Amino acid sequence: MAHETVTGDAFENLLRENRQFAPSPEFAAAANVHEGIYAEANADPEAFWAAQARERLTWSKDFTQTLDWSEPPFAKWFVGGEVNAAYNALDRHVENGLGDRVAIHFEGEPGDTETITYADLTERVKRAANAFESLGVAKGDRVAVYLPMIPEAVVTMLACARIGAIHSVVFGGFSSEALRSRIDDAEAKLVVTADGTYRRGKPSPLKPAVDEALAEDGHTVQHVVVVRRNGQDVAWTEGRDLAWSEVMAAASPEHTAVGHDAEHPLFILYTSGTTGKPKGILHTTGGYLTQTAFTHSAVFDLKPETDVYWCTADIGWVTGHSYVTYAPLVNGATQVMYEGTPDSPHQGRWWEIVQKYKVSILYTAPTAIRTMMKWGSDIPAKYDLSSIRVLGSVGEPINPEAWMWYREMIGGNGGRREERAPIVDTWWQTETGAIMIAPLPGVTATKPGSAQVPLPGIAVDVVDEAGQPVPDGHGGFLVIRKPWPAMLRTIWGDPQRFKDTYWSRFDGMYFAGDGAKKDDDGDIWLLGRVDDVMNVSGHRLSTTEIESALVSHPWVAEAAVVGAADETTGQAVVAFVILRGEASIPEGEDPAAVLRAHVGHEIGPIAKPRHILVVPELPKTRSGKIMRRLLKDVAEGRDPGDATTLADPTVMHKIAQDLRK
Ligand code: 6R9
Repeated sequence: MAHETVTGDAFENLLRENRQFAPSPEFAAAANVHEGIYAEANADPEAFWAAQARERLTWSKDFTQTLDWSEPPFAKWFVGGEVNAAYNALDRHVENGLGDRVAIHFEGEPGDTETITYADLTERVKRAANAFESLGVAKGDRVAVYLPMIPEAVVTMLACARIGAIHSVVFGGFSSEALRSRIDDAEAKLVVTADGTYRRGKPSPLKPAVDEALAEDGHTVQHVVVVRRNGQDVAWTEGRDLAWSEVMAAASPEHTAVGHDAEHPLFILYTSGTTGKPKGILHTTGGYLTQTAFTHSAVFDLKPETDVYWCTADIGWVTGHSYVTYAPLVNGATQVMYEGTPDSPHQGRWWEIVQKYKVSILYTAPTAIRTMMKWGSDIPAKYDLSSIRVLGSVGEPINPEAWMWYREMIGGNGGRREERAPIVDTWWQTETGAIMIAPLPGVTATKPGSAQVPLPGIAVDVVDEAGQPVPDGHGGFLVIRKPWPAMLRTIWGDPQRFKDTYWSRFDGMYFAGDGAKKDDDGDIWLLGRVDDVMNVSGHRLSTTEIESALVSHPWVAEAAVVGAADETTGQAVVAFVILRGEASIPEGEDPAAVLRAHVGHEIGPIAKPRHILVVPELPKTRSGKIMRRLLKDVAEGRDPGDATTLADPTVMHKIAQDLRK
């Protein structure tokens, strides 16, 4: 794995950022957690997590051992315990008299709405659990979920969890190819999808991608359950395809949840790694639920009786799993779920939703904040955002300008309100399952641009190449020193890759793949990936995966992909390709446009390179490695500088010349 330098000019500027915002005394006094929690948790992390597990979850059988770390890096948390995720998210709230509390305020893109109480949601999940069982889905079976942001997505995930089936949600923006490879890797028995959704006022299809994915034989799928959402006509395979409405109507609304082992797999979620093939990150039940529920309460200061929480993430990403489906419901929260794009039918849609539902906790991504900044402050200023009291950020480092705008315009109700809502910048990963580094809103004096402090009971450090902790004021690699409850347990079907990817770089430590720096106060600043993973709008994309997609096209001889800094999306995909000499490109055809579409088809629209540059050669070292650093310089408009380690030092010159043409 190539490690690039982890500091640059932009980061040096960032580290000169020295503003700090202490919590107000009123907020601090009423906060869910206080300063003392760090000392308590860090004195005995296992005891702390055991207490959290028992306090936040209802176990059908208590655990006998908190952590079994006898075979590192394979952890077992809450050994011997039994717990049902769906029971914890649903039934117990109804049993506790909270059946009438709103679980989900659903807002469809076209403006249709649905108010779903805990009692409603429980009944829907029970029906879905029965329905899936009647289709032959049993404990341990895998179910692929390819759905838009509609309540049925949450229902499907929880119904799987209820019966012990393992869901594998595939983001609706991924292509049929990507869907098929994920179905095959997990050997999914059932696919749950929808006819489609809406995107900027227009119907946007999903089902055709499922049909395409399953067109070729050799897959394991027996049934496809199809939710009617946008009413578009879809092809129907008799015997295989079933209408959601019919299957649910036929299913009984009675279903008793049984406890599953704490280490029973809950879900697989595929994420990009440094090599081409996506990794199926496996999460299990007890530890995952404990840490997601704890962090959701402590980091967002959730008051389930009064707060209205809104996480804008799609369920296709881990944020949608942990902080839409699981933690908020386990904590009995009322949340908003929005189907569509932020600019449909107008650029104030999000703020209109905040005003309408009196959203008090908003959790979103820097790329969205920067986009809204670009659209103009006058847009949020038109709405009453006075209900907001906590703001969250996730997915990539948030630059101080965007942080300040978020604070003033959103957290300060367009600057009209004296008190600003605290911002919690939360660092975590698909692999960590739950938030790992974040300020606590009633405790930490926040710093724009820094995620700052490891959570209570979490052992994060920044180390140098040799694995030694760096002193304050220095940068290095972010590691996690001790197992944590929501950690991934393995890579589906590939335990060796799990070891190699995360546990081999530094002895006995989990290597996250991120660069980081400790400031003079010991606070942590994330500096982006140090491996071949790009971060585009908070979505992880692998350079290798896009390169493989490009070279799978008959015109392409070789390809190199880099992530270039981008003001709005954090990074943008830039591809350099060498065309085959014998490629017969039809007259009038633009190879760049054809190849962009090809990547979209192979992986999905999010992976389409912003720019494709056709070049005569690629810069390579004498050992044949493509020097992406140099390409990145070109892509970001810098002089590539030192190219002396290249096998052919004139290559960069040729590329530069070519680009000027
Ligand atoms: C939750 C999620 C993980 C990668 C991670 C890092 C980046 C996420 C961040 C952040 C700086 C933050 N990242 N949150 N970087 N500050 N607050 O995003 O999971 O999709 O797996 O991405 O995202 O580089 O390694 P995932």
